[in-house]
Amino acid sequence: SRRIGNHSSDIVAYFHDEGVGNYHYGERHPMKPHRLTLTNHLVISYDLHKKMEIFQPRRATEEEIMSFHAADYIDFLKRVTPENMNNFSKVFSRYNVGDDCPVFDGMFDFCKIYSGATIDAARKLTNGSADISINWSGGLHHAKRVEASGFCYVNDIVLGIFELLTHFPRVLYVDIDIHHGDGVQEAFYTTDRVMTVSFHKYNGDFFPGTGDIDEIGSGFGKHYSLNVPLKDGIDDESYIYLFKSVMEAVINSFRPSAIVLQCGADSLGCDRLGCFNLSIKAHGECVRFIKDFKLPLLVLGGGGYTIRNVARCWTYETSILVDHEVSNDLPYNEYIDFFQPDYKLHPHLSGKVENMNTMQYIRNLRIKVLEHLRFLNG
Ligand code: ZLV
Ligand code: CA
Ligand code: ZN
Repeated sequence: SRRIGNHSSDIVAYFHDEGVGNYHYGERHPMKPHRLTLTNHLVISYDLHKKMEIFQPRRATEEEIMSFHAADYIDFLKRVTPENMNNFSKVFSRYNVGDDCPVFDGMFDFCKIYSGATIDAARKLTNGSADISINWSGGLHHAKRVEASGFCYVNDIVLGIFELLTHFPRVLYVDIDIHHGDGVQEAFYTTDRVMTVSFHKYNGDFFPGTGDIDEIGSGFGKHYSLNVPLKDGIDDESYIYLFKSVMEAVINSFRPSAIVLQCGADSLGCDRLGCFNLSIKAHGECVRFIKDFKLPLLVLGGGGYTIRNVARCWTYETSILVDHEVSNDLPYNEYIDFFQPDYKLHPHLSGKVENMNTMQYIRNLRIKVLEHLRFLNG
């Protein structure tokens, strides 16, 4: 049964698998699951685990995964290994496996772990035993029904939203990864039960190439996809202004019964693949803003390629979600060397990339995005 009346302390369920950080995409690949181990160590060193219920996630079953993905694609993910991959070379291009999405040791186990954690995290919300669920290993928003894409093989977000839809009439998906949340948008493009909103870099060329402002959904889903295309170097002030004004209007018009927030940390300044200028405080301010609507909330990871900053960011966001302020001085922990030379939670990350978003561009964008909301039902 759902708890009522208590506004000061949300029940926060935190999903972490001890082994998930040991998978390797490959030596030169930017996606480093080790960032999950690093994040978990910081969370524990700040004692934040004492403010949450900690769960070892269950592996997703093939049946659960096939509620979204095609059976032949999952059969391929299950069978292919680095040793036998030559026998499968004909279908590599069909399933988009290769450079971005390599075959690595334990790849399908890795998928079952991060997807099982997202499904379990969603289930804590549907059965009312948590107000907020966190899975930093999830948020792999590019995976499609029949293909891998952009470091993502199984779309855990779609699976998590399916679970939420068994209980909640309307689910809002919000994506602050620097890349467009194309896989989630595509999965729910024709329904009005899921509204997707992505903030991302867009110029038609930056991966995955989609997410223009005129992608708004189709059929019953028309106006239920929203895209906020940004240019290089966006700063804290412009991003927060846009995020708050757009999300406040979205939530007031769509009136979601639950929210899924993808917290890709590649939108931070100094990211190895990204080109925005956000501080960890600003990224976290978006999380706080969504939390303050007090709706059942599923919080997921995503991108993030400067791994010391990913760990800082997701630790800070965990502290926001459990409502516990943490010191800027990192507590001693066995991975402290990653955080030299400053050993702070909030290093300076801005100013590396020139801000190409003029005030005029931001104001115009806000007006155009808000225009789309006038068409929502209700
Ligand atoms: O953060 O990749 O640009 C969620 C997420 O949103 C591409 N991929 C595609 C188009 C042609 N390929 C490039 C193929 C390169 C394969 C290896 C890299 C290796 C080293 C350094 C950077 C990359 C790379 N790949 C940078 N950007 C890409 C993107 C995929 C981005 C996925 C973002 C995933 C987890
Ligand atoms: Ca995004
Ligand atoms: Zn990304």
